[in-house]
Amino acid sequence: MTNLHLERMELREIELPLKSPFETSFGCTTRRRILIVRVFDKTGASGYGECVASEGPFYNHETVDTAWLITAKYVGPLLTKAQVETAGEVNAALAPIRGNQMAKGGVEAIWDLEAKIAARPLWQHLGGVRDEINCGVSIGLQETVETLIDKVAHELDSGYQRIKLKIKPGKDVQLVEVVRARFPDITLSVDANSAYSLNGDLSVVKQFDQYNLLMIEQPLAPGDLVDHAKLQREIKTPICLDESIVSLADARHANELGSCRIINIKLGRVGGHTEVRLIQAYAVKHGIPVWCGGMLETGIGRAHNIALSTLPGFTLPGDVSASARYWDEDIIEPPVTVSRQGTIKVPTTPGIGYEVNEARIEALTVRRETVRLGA
Ligand code: OSB
Ligand code: MG
Repeated sequence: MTNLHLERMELREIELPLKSPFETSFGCTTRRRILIVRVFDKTGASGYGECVASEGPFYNHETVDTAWLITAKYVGPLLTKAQVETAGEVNAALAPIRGNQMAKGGVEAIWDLEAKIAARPLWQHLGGVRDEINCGVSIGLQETVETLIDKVAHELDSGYQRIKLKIKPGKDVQLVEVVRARFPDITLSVDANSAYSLNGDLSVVKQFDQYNLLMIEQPLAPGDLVDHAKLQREIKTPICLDESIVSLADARHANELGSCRIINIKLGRVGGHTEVRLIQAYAVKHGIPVWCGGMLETGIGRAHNIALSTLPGFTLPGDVSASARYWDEDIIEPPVTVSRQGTIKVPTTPGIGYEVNEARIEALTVRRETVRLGA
């Protein structure tokens, strides 16, 4: 394969309203501010990535603004210094930057560029093994249980294979009770986004065991691997970790401690495709099922998620769903669609496999910066 000669990256912030507000235990999102990264090589070829940092530091410590700063001021110069020539070298080149995984994840645009130059679909370039992925949905907290039931029914009608409900203290067991009573046989899980504590909430969390849940996602704080291990010993429902796992080392610690039985992998949270693959390989080796999480991405981040969901070990339905659930009009063409069986057919054209609508991105851009790469 020919080596890359990186020339520059273009950062853009776009603003895009969500079709409907998305509420979690840590807050409500109505408009997304999104950092899109486009990397160019000296021939003019380019690849796209999406930084999945949120507007505020509430899911994790990063924000669109911190990721922008880290990307422009540190990621660019480190890539230049390392004279990165393959996508596989990016992770090591950026290792001096502590934390800030989402900022690092944005420049995984380089994988799209490399796959395009190699004229291969990104998923094959990454080592994917399936041409169709299984999809679930994440449903935010709703005003009333009736709206929640309607939403669940609607998503099931669309074919989605797994329903995940967002929960928070006071809006938890009774929601699951009602949804389970109405839909006795569906594959159901809950996501607490770290809203509970072992000491205060054990009796509440234990009650979920009655409802045959596929998993409870991230009940406790991100750093609480020890408490998650204690909690897992107290409950039958498998714990899935999201926020807690930002590296291969975290996955290994969680496994060795018994903090979870399932892992949610997000490209941005772990800092890029290389770390995704390290965690996925570790999980396969140790028999831990993984699935791909979502961060309310545009089509660019969604396309990367589709590609990584084809890797071995991604055996559970992910949170990767149709563009139309989020946006009136996506920034890729065609938009991501889901079959009646709740699957996404993986694209067969080079790179991320979707056309990026540059005119639409231009129209949505509120900030831009060009960062030189390469000497
Ligand atoms: O915890 O998985 C999460 C959205 C934003 C931040 C964190 C999470 C989520 C979701 C939505 O659950 C997943 C999606 O539909 O993109
Ligand atoms: Mg989660």
